[in-house]
This record gives sequence, C-alpha cells and structure tokens, in this order.
Amino acid sequence: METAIIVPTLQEAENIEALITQIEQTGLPFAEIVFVDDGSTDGTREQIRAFGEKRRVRLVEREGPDRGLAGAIVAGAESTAASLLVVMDADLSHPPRQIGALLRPILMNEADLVIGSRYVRGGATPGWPVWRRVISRAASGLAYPLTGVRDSMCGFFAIRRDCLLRFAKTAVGFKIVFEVIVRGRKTLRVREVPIVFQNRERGRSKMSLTEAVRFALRWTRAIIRRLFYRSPSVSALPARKLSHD
Ligand SMILES: Nc1nc2c(ncn2[C@@H]2O[C@H](COP(=O)(O)OP(=O)(O)OP(=O)(O)O)[C@@H](O)[C@H]2O)c(=O)[nH]1
Ligand SMILES: [Mg+2]
Repeated sequence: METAIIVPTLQEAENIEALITQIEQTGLPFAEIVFVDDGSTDGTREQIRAFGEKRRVRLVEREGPDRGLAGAIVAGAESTAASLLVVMDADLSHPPRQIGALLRPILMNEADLVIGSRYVRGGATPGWPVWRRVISRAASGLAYPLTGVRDSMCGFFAIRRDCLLRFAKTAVGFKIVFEVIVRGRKTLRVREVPIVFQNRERGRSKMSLTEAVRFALRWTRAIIRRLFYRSPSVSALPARKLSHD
C-alpha cells in the first residue's frame, strides 16, 4: 500500500522545511507529501514549490477555502493515487515520529482509521493553559456517545483513502474525523493510539479563549441536536475552522 502524507497549510512558511525534514527522518517509505494550501501569502507556496523540485513533495493550490480544513484534506486525497493517507498539521504539533504507529494497524488490516489521540492513556497536551484543556476535553467527551472515541477532534490520523472519500466528501471545517466516524460507524474499524501534542513553536497561533468558547458553544448545540433530535445531517455541525480544539 502506498502512503501519502496530506498537510493542509495556511500561512506556515516558517514550518515547511522542518516538517519535510522530520518526516524524511522517520525513514518511512511514503510516496509523497501533499501540501494543500488555501491562499497563503507568506511564502508558504513558494517554499513548497521549491522543495518539490528535489523532494517527494507536491503542492495543491486552492483559491477559495471551500469547506475549510476538511475541504483541503479531501482535495489532497482526491489528488493522490496512494491508497493510504496520513493527515497532519504543518506546525509540528503532530510529531512525525509517531506516523509509523498510526499506519501500523491499517497495514496489519486491523483498522481503517487510526486516530492520534491526546485523550487515551499515554496521550498528552503539555503546556496547554487550563481553559484550553477543559474546553477541548469537554467537547471531545460530549461527542463520545456518537463516536465511541476519546479524541474525535484530532487532526492527526491515518486512513484508507477509499474510506475518507466515501465518508468525508461533505465534511466542513475541522471536524473531518468526527464526520467520518459518524457516517461510517457501521462498517469502519477505528483505533486510537496515544500522541503527545506539541505546542506550535513557529508561526502565529490562531487559538484564543474567545474563539475556543465560541466554538465550544456551537459544538455543544450541534451535538445535542444530533443526539436528541436526530438531525438528518452531521453537516449541520459548526463549520468554523478552529482545527482540533
Ligand atoms: N488548507 C487549509 N489549511 C488550514 C486552514 N486552517 C488551518 N489550516 C492548517 O491546518 C493546520 C491546523 O491549524 P492551526 O492553525 O495549527 O490550528 P490550531 O492547532 O488549532 O491552533 P494553533 O496551532 O494554536 O494556531 C495547520 O497546518 C494550518 O496551517 C484552512 O482553512 N485551509
Ligand atoms: Mg496548530
């Protein structure tokens, strides 16, 4: 099975080189790293193009942020021939050395989706302020009855390409894993493996307390609607980016 690593980017110029280098240092036999950029203006695209001349790196450029982060991931999946995908952030929050642990259960045909989970034993989010921990855990916990997993807002996961394209075609914003699990729950084999989430060291953080609270309120409303009123579509869930928190 060939593996492609899909990395959505928005203003990540300072992180591109380190990310490519750390992925290469894992020694894993991946086919390509596919960066999907939504209009960065800080030189991200130029850097990726330059690396693409000598390394296994490709750039997918999108002009409008159609369906945000989820739309970018689907566009990356559609653009590659690899049958196995790893999705990760560009800012090194998701440790490349743990890619192998995500791929293993799929390669052994024991899972179709493997989540890099912050909320199973061995997972952690060191350095997060208390408010971020509380909001993130509460939001994940709330989704648990629908997903059966501890970290349904993760952005670091491995998945069979056919499953992603079957179950995530209409996903919006940051909640691609959540939607894949809810839509695919009857057939999809899902595993969680622990990861230690690293805080972004370079580039600008987009997370603030106000943003997190705003997101948590929308998320709560949408999950309750889904749980109690059986909303016909999980697409009714909040579309905001606020990736994985
Ligand atoms: N293509 C694309 N990438 C995005 C979009 N929004 C965020 N990203 C990328 O998705 C990943 C996760 O976003 P982050 O900004 O790191 O979100 P976060 O981890 O919640 O917050 P901080 O790391 O604190 O900024 C990063 O690689 C971003 O560059 C988007 O609309 N389109
Ligand atoms: Mg981040």
